[in-house]
Amino acid sequence: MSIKKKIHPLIAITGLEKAGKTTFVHRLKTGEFRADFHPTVGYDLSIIKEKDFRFDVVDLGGHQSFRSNFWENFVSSCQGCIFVFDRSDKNRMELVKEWLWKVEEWIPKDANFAFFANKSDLEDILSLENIVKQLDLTKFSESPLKSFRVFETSSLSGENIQECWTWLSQSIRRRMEAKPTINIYAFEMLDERLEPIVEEILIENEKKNDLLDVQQVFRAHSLKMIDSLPSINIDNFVVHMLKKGDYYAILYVDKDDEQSLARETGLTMFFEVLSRIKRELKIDKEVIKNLAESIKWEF
Ligand SMILES: Nc1nc2c(ncn2[C@@H]2O[C@H](COP(=O)(O)OP(=O)(O)O)[C@@H](O)[C@H]2O)c(=O)[nH]1
Ligand SMILES: [Mg+2]
Repeated sequence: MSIKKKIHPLIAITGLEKAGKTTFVHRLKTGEFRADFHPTVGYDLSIIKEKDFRFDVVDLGGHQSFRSNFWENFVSSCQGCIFVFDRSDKNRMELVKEWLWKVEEWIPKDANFAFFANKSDLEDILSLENIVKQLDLTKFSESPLKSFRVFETSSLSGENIQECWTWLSQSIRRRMEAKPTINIYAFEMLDERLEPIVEEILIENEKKNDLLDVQQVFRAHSLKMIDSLPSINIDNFVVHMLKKGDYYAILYVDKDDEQSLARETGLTMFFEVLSRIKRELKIDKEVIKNLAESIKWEF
């Protein structure tokens, strides 16, 4: 059970079918317009790399069944979201409005939200004024969302595509760099009943930035890395098995960040989890031990 393994910021592309989501992502990746995409089934994940930073861009299928099945999951865990609206599509305004405001509800409050009035190159299109009125866009000023912006875009001409991307990627970068703690961790406890507690701690941890000195933590809790299980490399992580008394946990540390704040944060969380478990859950110690043993073998 992995609680938090997402290291790369996620950007979710929403909008009804045929709004131009896939075409936009292609334009962003290649700088070119292409017109022969099949409707997206489910979702498509693209990776966009910028220097040392990687963004995962998920192009979500716009069909009713995909909207209901996939959108909330991705949108609620994204750092940036785009709602693509085809401004030549005048007959689905009520449906667009319904889904736009669902997205507004799901998106994390500090994420960036861009609204695309797309296909701006076409002749017979809704004016921006009209769109704002029909979709109630002025209400975004009362929304708890911190950054919302409207862009008049075209994947055909390229209008505002790069501008939007710069806005999104730079704000997300700044936010993540200011908060190094939360994005580099996967933290795993060996019993799924712990999941709600760990999640709560992760959220709390995201709010505060004060971190403990790692040596102090080690001393205070007489923590030992388990000697019989050396640290193991998996993808970009170094994986450590931790033990305190009869409790086990696995800590994933980003390889590039091993000596940094990341480790301290992970350990802090680990101890918070331990003390909560003792207070709030009666865990069968044998179960945890057995789980730990079996996971050892998988390594
Ligand atoms: N004129 C024009 N057509 C576009 C634009 N973006 C997408 N399209 C066209 O709109 C249709 C639907 O695009 P697609 O990206 O598949 O929509 P999706 O269902 O939202 O992924 C395709 O025929 C695209 O070529 C645009 O900016 N301008
Ligand atoms: Mg598509």
